[in-house]
Amino acid sequence: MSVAYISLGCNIGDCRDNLAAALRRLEAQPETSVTEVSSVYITEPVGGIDQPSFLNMAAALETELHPEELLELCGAIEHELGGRDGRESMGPRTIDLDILLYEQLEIAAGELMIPHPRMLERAFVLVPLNEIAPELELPDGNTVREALASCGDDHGVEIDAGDPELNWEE
Ligand code: PH2
Ligand code: MG
Ligand code: MG
Repeated sequence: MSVAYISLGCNIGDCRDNLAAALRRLEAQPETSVTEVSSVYITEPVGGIDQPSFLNMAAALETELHPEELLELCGAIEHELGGRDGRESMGPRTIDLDILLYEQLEIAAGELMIPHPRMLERAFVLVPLNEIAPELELPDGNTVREALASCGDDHGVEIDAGDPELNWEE
């Protein structure tokens, strides 16, 4: 059994529903369980495209799937839930599931990039991840807490104060 961390994001449609549906689909796999989820965060879009703000969160998984199988599963769930609007890689989407970390593995094989290549620059990834795993060590030796501190600021990332907890389990 391996531990993996993912980032979830949405900025089209009913995002709380989409995030919950994605978590339920992960949990429904016999080889995978969702062991921890962060609060829901409202985040300003990053990447220079004019688009609605996102809901982002992070989750911990225990899985028997190998990294490439987990990537495939995440892609299948994105597809089922509507995926991306248009073709811009940074553009709006109904659900985005990104593998951040898989144990201490470092993989760069086409689509499969672990740790996620942009996670250290992204407060919308690190703030939710820090909520559930501040002492987790990254392959570079830093903890998530240290990575968040050196990322600079957490500008544009706010906990959804009205309703921070996502009720995703049926
Ligand atoms: N995802 C992107 C591009 N920009 N900005 C925020 N705030 N949250 C995201 O999840 C996000 C983004 C491409 O995956
Ligand atoms: Mg992404
Ligand atoms: Mg993605």
